[in-house]
Amino acid sequence: MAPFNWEDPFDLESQLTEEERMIRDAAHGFAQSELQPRVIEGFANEVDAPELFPLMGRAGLLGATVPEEYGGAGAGYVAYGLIAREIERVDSGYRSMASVQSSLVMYPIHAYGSEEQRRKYLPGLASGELIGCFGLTEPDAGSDPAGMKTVAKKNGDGYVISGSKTWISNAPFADVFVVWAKSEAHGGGIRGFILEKGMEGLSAPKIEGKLSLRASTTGMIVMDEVKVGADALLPNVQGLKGPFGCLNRARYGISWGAMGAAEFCLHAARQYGLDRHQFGVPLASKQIYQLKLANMMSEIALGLQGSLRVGRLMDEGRFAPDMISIVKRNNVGKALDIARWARDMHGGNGISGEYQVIRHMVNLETVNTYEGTHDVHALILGRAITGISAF
Ligand code: TGC
Ligand code: FAD
Repeated sequence: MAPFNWEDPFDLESQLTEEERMIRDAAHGFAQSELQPRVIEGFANEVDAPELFPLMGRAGLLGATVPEEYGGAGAGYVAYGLIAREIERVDSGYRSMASVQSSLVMYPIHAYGSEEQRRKYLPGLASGELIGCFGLTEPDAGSDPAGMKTVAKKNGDGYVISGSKTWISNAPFADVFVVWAKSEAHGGGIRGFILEKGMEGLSAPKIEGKLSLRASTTGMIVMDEVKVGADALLPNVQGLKGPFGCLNRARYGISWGAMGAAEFCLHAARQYGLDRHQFGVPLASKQIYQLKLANMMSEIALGLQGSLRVGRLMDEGRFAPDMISIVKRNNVGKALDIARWARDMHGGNGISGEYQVIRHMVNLETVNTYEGTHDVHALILGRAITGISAF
């Protein structure tokens, strides 16, 4: 019989390669030494932290799956997921900063860009000297991005782009903007464009006063007749499958990240229950307290196995997007439940920033909404099961 480890119930450790364990350990060390000391203040005061990008770049955490010749790590999707888990163990907002850069900016430039675009942007994005953002959502087009109004019109050899995007992570300090627009020159089809900070007509005001994901900076992208050359177009994709191809990667990373946040909450609740005495005994000696810990540990163990399986299939090129909907939706939903339980198990202290569980709880509300809401992923799965679209 094998010994049982509550911190790793299904022995995930032995299912990772040596390289994956090394990448995971490096990400863990970075997250604990560079991110953890900043997060309580960063969240409380909604601090913009663009300086984290070069630090993450130096630690090799940006563009893990992008080939080394473009500055990436050339690693697989399991390694990418392990990085997301370690960063989100500290804060979902920091993971957001990194996953937008890796999956929503570097991935499309690598997958859909020209060789010139790859060489121009990817090394700077990998090192964190350049910061990227991804503009899909609009004020009137959130769950239904096909309803976007942003338009690109032909302008000589290039294009002129007008419209606005909202709720865009990293936008206020971004250098590189991957923006999706309906292109009149391509029959109204959705195309991706790379815009750069400083272009005339382009601005990115910050959205102030979020009560969730406060350590991550969010803004709008306002495009008032932004003129770009033909070289701004991502040449190798057309239609919604362009942005969705990026979302597949980011949603998968989130499925791991949410489990990192949940693990933090389990560990915190367990320790609190061992340390805190009421009625003359530790809280952890009570059956209801243990039931909650058992539920938390079980959901995390199952969630991590699901993400690992999907990651392996992605690395083998055998994944379907619906698989990603299962792990994004289920893991984030369970992580949100776990954070709420942990908040409750800390009693009054649970609402204090110092104990950190309520920060994870309110962050996970955003994670449950972005990259396809919990219910939109249910409808994606419902469509897969019935063949009927219920959007
Ligand atoms: P539908 O008719 O289903 O599909 C249109 C075209 O897209 C293709 N497609 C996909 N391709 C690759 N991967 C996927 N997951 C795909 N899903 C669809 C599809 O094959 C089709 O291709 P083609 O060639 O036939 O045209 O599209 P629909 O308009 O019915 O929409 C369906 C729905 C609701 C599922 C979709 O719109 C959706 O997923 N909505 C959610 C929107 C969303 O996730 N937005 C995220 C914005 S970015 C963000 O939140 C970043 S936060 C990051 C952070 O800070 O961490
Ligand atoms: P809506 O689509 O209006 O949905 C509102 C409610 O209605 C939800 O409960 C939803 O599930 C439900 N609903 C919608 N459609 C249906 C339906 N057909 N049937 C049943 N229920 C339905 N976007 C980007 O492009 N880039 C980013 O970097 C980015 N970062 C973000 C960062 C933060 C902090 C936040 C909060 C959001 C971010 N987003 C980003 C936007 C995010 O993807 C959207 O908020 C999300 O897709 C939901 O869109 P919406 O807010 O317009 O909600």
